[in-house]
Amino acid sequence: MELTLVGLQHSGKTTFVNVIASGHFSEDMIPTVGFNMRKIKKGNVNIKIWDIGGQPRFRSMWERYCRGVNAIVYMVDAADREKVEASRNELHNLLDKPQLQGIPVSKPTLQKLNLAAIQDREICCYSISCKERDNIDITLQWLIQQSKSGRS
Ligand SMILES: Nc1nc2c(ncn2[C@@H]2O[C@H](COP(=O)(O)OP(=O)(O)OP(=O)(O)O)[C@@H](O)[C@H]2O)c(=O)[nH]1
Ligand SMILES: [Mg+2]
Repeated sequence: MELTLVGLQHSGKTTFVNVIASGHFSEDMIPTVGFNMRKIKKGNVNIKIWDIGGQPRFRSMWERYCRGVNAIVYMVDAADREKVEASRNELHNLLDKPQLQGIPVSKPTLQKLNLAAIQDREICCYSISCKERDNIDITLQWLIQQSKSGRS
């Protein structure tokens, strides 16, 4: 299956990929320039992950990398209150793109993101900590479920 990770810069996307790929958490991360592609295997599922840079100059790439994937992971740093509004705006911009219609989305729970407005797709919200490994496995399980939902 294929997943794409998007969200503002410094929200923890590459950290999430590292944690699910190797269990490794680091405080000391380098911002993603452009994108990284990783392939991982969970049980008997092969997952190709597109991890896209979140800095403003890379956001115009998000849509292209989200097209046709089984699920989009929209990462939000719940501790960074000042950026929640910008994050919500980028999320809704992305999901308004006709090409991305219906693709399931996994992201953290935050009322301020106005998720009630999203009704045209599966959406699931998990509050995760890559540092403490909270809710990582349950998030992955949900994502893997989306590989069975018709797209490939
Ligand atoms: N405490 C804590 N810190 C985290 C967690 N996840 C990520 N971080 C920290 O957040 C910082 C940014 O993480 P990255 O994974 O590089 O963020 P990114 O979203 O890939 O950033 P860009 O590539 O610039 O878009 C790093 O210092 C991480 O250690 C978490 O669950 N808990
Ligand atoms: Mg990154």
